[in-house]
Amino acid sequence: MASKLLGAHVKRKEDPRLITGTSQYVADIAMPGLQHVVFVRSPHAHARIRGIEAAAALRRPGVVAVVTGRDLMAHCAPLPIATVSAEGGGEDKAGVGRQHYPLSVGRVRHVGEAVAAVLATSMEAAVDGVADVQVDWEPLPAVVDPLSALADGAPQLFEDAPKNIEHTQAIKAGDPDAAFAKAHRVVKQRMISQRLSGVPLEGRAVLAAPDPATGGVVVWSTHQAPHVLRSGLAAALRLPQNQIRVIAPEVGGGFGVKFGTYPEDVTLAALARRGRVPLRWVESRVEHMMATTHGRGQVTEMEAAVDAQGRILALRMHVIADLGAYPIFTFIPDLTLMMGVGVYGVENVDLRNTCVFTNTTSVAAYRGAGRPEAAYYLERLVDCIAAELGKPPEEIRRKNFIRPDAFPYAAPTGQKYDSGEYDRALTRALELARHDELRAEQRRRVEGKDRRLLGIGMACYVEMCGFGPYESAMIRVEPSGTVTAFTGTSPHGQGHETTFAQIIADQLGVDFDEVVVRHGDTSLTPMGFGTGGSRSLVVGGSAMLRAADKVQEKARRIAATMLEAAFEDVELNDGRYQVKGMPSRSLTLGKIAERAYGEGLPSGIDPALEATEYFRPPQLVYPFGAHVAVVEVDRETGRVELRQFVSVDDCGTRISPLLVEGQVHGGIAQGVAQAVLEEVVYDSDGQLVTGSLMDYALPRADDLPSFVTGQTVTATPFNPLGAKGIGEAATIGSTPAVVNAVVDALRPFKVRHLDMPLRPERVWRAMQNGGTRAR
Ligand code: MCN
Repeated sequence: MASKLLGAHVKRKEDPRLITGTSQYVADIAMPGLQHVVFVRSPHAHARIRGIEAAAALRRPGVVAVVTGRDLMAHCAPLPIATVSAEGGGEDKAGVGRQHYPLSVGRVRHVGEAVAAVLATSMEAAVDGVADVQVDWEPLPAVVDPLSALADGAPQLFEDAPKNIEHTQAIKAGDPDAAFAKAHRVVKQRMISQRLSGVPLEGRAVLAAPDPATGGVVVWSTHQAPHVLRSGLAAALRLPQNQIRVIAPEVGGGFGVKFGTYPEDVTLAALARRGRVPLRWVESRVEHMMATTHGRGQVTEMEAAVDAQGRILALRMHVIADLGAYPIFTFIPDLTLMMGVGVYGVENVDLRNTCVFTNTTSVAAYRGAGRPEAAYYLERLVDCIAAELGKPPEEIRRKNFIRPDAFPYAAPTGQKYDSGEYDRALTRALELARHDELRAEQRRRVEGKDRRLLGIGMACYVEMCGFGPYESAMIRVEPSGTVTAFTGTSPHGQGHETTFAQIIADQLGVDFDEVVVRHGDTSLTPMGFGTGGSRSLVVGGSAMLRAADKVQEKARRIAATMLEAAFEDVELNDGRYQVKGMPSRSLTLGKIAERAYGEGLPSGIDPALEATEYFRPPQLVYPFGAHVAVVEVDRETGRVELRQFVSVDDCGTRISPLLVEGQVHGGIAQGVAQAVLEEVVYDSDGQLVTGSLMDYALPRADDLPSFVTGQTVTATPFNPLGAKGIGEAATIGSTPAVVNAVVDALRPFKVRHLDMPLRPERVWRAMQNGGTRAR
């Protein structure tokens, strides 16, 4: 019997197969005649390819072919830069000079760029074959950091991008110059949101096989958006879309980096089709660090004009964003500007960005994509304002919050915030953290010259999510009354099978266990834009709800004929379709399905019980929250220990509270890791210093305390579920909360700001310098 499942704590449908290892990832797929592909990659950040010599590799037993960029050119088009816009559609504004072939021809622009592919009968033979390929390189001067890339005389990545500028963007509103002129004080800070790597458990992987049915190709790819990849492959291979089938089987995480059309996807699809042979490439972790897109990578000047009470009269922001060499997305630094006022009612703004090519791995989406950067800058700046004015940080926040009665709120950044109650979230978070007691303990420790300093940091955030342009759902009641649903989203850890089954079970009166949700196959699912930007429930879940409503309506119509009642008198009640007020005259969905697919339907009703719906969101939605971090900093070593973490997140109506909780936990872990651990580092020649997990510091369980997670619920009016996204939210609030906490702990040393990651050495040096030279 179906129960009320929306909002219920149900266990994830996905977990039994995941925890018993019975799932199938791309690397698990067996196929007769499969050949293995390994790539020859550039050891230089910038170089010309004078020639590629493959004879030695071809002599190796098992090596079948060595394919260079020139060989591949005839079989595919060059890849455009920025193939996907924020709305999911094609952007493709790149000039010809900025396109590159999947196996680069003539020139490379970052370490790890693929220039040839070795095909072999085993992975081992392919790896050995790669070592045998001789590339005649002519190294060129490289430019690695975006500020140097902007300087006169810097090496140029693309002839049609002077000063290496890919694009600039500006948002100006009100009269910021006048506000700065009359300000009581101008508070400035330069900040860095350092480059990060996504590091999902499963790296990227592609298997491509010729499709005899269509003459095209089937591509299994660990990807967040199979339909988007299909469009990209169709363009690159110059094939009709219906000759390409993309399947994303089990996907072991993505965090934003499994998006777009990667060179490896195109290379394998083109070569499998050309050679009529199935090919697989499985990324190594070292390849992941240098050839899978990175995230963040911004340097920002922030400036606030404030009055004597701490009200922010105007904001200036200039973001210099590192895009790397071949960005898949270029709009992410624009999202930073769009969230430039955060939760504050600032009317005068002058926000700009300069997006710059460098000889590094491309920078694209990483959990939060542009919004964590904005929240970090703003929430750090608010703490700087509080410190300069000698006021508590919560007081400055409360003075500046957008008031609850101001919603819907038209922000000067052009965003239309749907609903919010920011002070409620902050108040709840401070209560949960026992803020007053913590402040008393902090004072005691300073007075007692305790070795471990206590720091309390808070951050408030709002983010934009639920990107369109639309999402799809198809629901089919099978003749037996069980339900199969198809979604255009493509989860990679989020648990959509569970949430969507909850929606369907309630709307159709079917048992949760009798619902199967399918995804990740372009030949089965309706067109969709995949999973990213915390859009899946808001957009895909709304499509699912609509499709379920449509099926329910038809089921009621059929039930009415079977129960000899008027359609208006039939309702779904506790899992049964019944005549209102007469529980004895009722039917199960199974009985109705039997009729829908069998004999006896009246002439006015078509057979079958299924519906396909697309939901186009009228606008974005804006989840928000407040986080509090409590840290202990060792005066002797500079080591930061996160003692307590409280989050209060508001994602409107929660459909699967357990899954939301999981998303919050994962988000906090990633946000904390940016604050204290993770950083992709290049040396000045563009060599990747953090090229493996020996050098790139991921968080471990013992780096994190148990989190305290609270919530407020402010529904959005802009989708039928009242839901907002949660997939990225906690990543956004946690980073500034932790940095604010560490800087708060270091107040006795007059430290004003520290750049992330807050490694012990950096913190220790700041204490030695008395804060004067703190970075
Ligand atoms: N949910 C809910 N009620 C809400 C909001 C969401 O029950 N009000 C549920 C959803 O049904 C879904 C989950 O919470 O199961 C997250 O939903 P949503 O906020 O819609 O986000 P998406 O599903 O679109 O996921 C994308 C988001 C992003 S952008 C990144 S990056 C990310 C993330 O989710 N990467 C992840 N979470 C991840 N989780 C895992 N395990 N692995 C990743 O790579």
